[in-house]
Amino acid sequence: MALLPILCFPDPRLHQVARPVTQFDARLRQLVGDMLETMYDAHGVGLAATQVNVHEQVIVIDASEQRDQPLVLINPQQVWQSESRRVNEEGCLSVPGIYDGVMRHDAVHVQAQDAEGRTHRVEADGLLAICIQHEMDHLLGKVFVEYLSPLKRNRIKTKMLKAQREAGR
Ligand code: K1U
Ligand code: ZN
Repeated sequence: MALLPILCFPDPRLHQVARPVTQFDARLRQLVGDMLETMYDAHGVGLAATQVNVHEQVIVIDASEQRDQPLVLINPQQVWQSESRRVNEEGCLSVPGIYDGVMRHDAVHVQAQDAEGRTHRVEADGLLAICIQHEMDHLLGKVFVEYLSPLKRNRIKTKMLKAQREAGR
């Protein structure tokens, strides 16, 4: 397994749309393992392949308290969402140190494949539902700061670019 570098906003590669996975092979299992290791190392609840510059529909999540329930969603499709929505505080490993409110459905159902290609249905609420919606946005090339006002988004962009310059990136 290996730790993968995480792209940081405003990297334009975060806006690429991910393509469906067609080969359920050793390369995919390696990617999933590396993404899980990267997510746990960064203390994230989830990670989308887009964030590690792989533009395929792969998401890993662990929303459990014990951090022992990894979930792998490949080619996810949202098949149901609750009518009720609310604003939740979100963060993102690609926008370190920034947290703000985003409106999300309270519950969602998704159909997705696992690393072996088997299809599963996941019925999610709470943190898991928020995280699934956040990660599925990544696969569409959308970062949570795009839900914020242009003023806030530009301030965040300036702050991130300054931090990246100072870190010599
Ligand atoms: O996609 C990512 O960058 C991971 C992201 C997923 C996420 C979880 C929960 C709410 C929004 C987004 C994170 O893991 S953010 C870091 C985090 O641990 C966290 C932030 C806010 C609320 C709960 C957890
Ligand atoms: Zn994110």
